[in-house]
Amino acid sequence: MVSFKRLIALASVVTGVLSQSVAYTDSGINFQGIFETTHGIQYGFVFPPTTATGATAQEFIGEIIVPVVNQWVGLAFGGQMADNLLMVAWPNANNIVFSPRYATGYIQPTPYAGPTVTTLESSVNSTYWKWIFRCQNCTTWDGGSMDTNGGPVFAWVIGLSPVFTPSSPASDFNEHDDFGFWGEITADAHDPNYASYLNIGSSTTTSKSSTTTSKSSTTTSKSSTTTTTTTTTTTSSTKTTTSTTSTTTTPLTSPTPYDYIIIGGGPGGLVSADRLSAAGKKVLLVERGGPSTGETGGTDVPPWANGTSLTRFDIPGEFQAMFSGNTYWFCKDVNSFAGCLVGGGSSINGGLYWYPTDADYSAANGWPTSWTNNFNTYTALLKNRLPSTDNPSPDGIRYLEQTYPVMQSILNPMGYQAGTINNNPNFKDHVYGYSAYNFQEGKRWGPVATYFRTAKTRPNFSYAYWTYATSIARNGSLITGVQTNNTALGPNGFIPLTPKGRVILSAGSFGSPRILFQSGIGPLDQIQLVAANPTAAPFLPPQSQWLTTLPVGYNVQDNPSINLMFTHPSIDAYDNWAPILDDPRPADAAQYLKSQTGVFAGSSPKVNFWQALGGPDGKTRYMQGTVRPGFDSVTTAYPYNASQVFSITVYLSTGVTSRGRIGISSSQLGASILTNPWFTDPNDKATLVNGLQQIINSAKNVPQLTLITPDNTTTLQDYVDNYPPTSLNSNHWVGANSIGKVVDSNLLVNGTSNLFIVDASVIPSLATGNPQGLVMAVAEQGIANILALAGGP
Ligand code: 6FA
Repeated sequence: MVSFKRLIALASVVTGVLSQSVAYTDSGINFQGIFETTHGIQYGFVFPPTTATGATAQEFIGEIIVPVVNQWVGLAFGGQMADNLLMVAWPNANNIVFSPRYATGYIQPTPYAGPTVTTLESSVNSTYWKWIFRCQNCTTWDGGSMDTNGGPVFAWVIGLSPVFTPSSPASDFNEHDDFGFWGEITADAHDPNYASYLNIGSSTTTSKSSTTTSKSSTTTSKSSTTTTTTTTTTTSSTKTTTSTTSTTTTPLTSPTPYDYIIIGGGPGGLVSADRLSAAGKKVLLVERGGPSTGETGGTDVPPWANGTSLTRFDIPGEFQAMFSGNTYWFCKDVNSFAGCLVGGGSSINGGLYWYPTDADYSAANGWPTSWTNNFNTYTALLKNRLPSTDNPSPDGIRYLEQTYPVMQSILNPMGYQAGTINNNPNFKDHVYGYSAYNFQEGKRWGPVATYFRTAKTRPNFSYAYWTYATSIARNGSLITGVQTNNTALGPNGFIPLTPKGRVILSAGSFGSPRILFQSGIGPLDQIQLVAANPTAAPFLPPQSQWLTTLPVGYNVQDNPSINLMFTHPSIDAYDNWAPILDDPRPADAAQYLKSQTGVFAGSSPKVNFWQALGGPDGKTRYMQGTVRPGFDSVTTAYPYNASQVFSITVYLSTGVTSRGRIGISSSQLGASILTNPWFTDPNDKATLVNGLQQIINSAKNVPQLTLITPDNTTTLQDYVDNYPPTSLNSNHWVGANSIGKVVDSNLLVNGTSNLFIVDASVIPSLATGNPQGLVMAVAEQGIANILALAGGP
């Protein structure tokens, strides 16, 4: 039985501290509503003038704008579920399906016949769904009514799993995943222009194209925004196109300008946020996703940790569970894994953490001398803020480390030495050690529990979740602000800069190029795709200002990686990590809940190793190995014991010569791999095959060790040749906005005055290890350069 019990349970508790609705404008309508930050949903309402009588007095217009991760949304107009008018809506293909509901108890609400509901405007895209509706006969219902001239409590609920029959308005659905309340100030929600709003359905298109007009006027200067506001007052009482044009731009309060607007809350963005706010700048961070760990407001707690604030993002051992179920934390409009929540990739990744090496910053890797000569200072800052550990359980005991002695048996005969890897970052040839993590106190730590934590304490720092930046507004080379979907931050979501302000693009290897394309920066074919998109095109600058010579999206690298799967009787494959979210081993779960120690204090990788290899072209390339109990997919003709399987993921890192391209694949603007970056140079493949063969040869001499994938029905060469290209992906993308190509040595986008990029995309070549440490160290150095650069705020 589906119920809304939790909704009623808290209603009385929170009433005294409710957030109150505020005025905002969207689609030409002046709403009273709230932007609910946990799920990033905008709720708004407008009522007829107080002089209305009869049926007109019993209706209103409502709006919801919802990130797609929320499969359905419910509203309770009496502040609780039972005996109140409810409204439920969800997207189905390109339409919004809706249904007034009613329930006499805390059970599945059923369709309710009283109201007449009409869609005035709706849209569904890859990130949001939006519904503006007219609700007639909606202010009274069986046994109750709404105070239309006061401040009644409204409630919202959201569901993260789809309704059972999306095409049917009568569909049932699971109990909501979250709920909340607010004070809807209906006394302030009456609008003399109400009648004109009922026509917006027919002017939807006009409204969009009008956004173009508004955007160029707001970007020109602040005074033109004021002009637009004035126009609104004059024209909005008519039902004309002009009315729509001007009202969509109208802020009811002036937006706050910022010295620095940072787009994206991943490792690059969070280091930037902390360093810029520490320097006293007025900083806004916008993040398209929502909270992750408990301290960021996350509430996604695994069932076994119920009653704690330990979310799946806090618990390192939940890493392997990131790839199944409702993976709402991955960006759905990127065709590679990318974290779309605060912390970015660092909130969902394996947590492997390597301090940068000299080679990582070498001229051979594409770095200018100003970086090559100075990076140690900034790496030291990083180490100080976020030290690594290769023994993550706070009780000092190593858990699930059976792979270590097996790897010793393989690697020692090959001339490898054991070491604490991060104690000597430059020693990366024939070395192995326990995997190093950026975890602390048995929890995922990373930039969220360090840089973001301190930034948040400063009054000059603001941040907004669920705020999707689409483009940078500019007049030629001068950036004036950022265009977002968050109408609470500015008119039509436009956020201005202070006169000398700057924008820091930290949206990651896929996100930052897309924003550049949507701002008229990058190869012509990409900007033309934007121009073909009716929603995005209006935000492009005039064609004469396009910067088409910058190779945005080219030169990308990612480590090609190949898995070898072995069995050995000493291994505990940890049930291949399958039950870790819903039904983990009870003793391990209990230990972690008690003291954040044990298996769950670490993620799945247990051993790492490196070796330099000569390629057929005479160039040196490095091989990295990451060893973990369990496996992705075994392909073998051998019988094998699944509880004894472990995997070695073998990457090619520093020295890789292959390059690919990322961009947007169509006018739908999904971020994509356009040219695979793996093995475009056959010397890379030959080198990796050589390294793999050396490991396999040595493994043959280890008693009871069996290579099951590849097995003896295929050669290593065939195995690598037939490896699915997408499985070569290591999620370590760099290079799309390479320093020296797209950005200069201060990370300033060439051809602009005040647009900088601080994320993995500026790194010109692959790091020796997994890249997060390098990304954060680069952010330290990049922000120091930017602060030192003349002309800023
Ligand atoms: N790196 C490591 O060092 N160790 C690892 O163990 C490791 N594992 C993984 C892994 O298992 C997976 C599945 C993935 C996807 C990556 C891994 N990486 C690992 C790579 C590492 O996480 C990345 O190199 C690192 O996070 C890159 O940091 P950046 O700051 O360059 O970029 P992110 O993608 O992390 O963050 C971008 C942020 O911008 C996100 O929060 C995103 O939501 C936000 N954003 C994107 N577009 C936006 C927009 N238009 N508006 C507002 N926000 C936007």
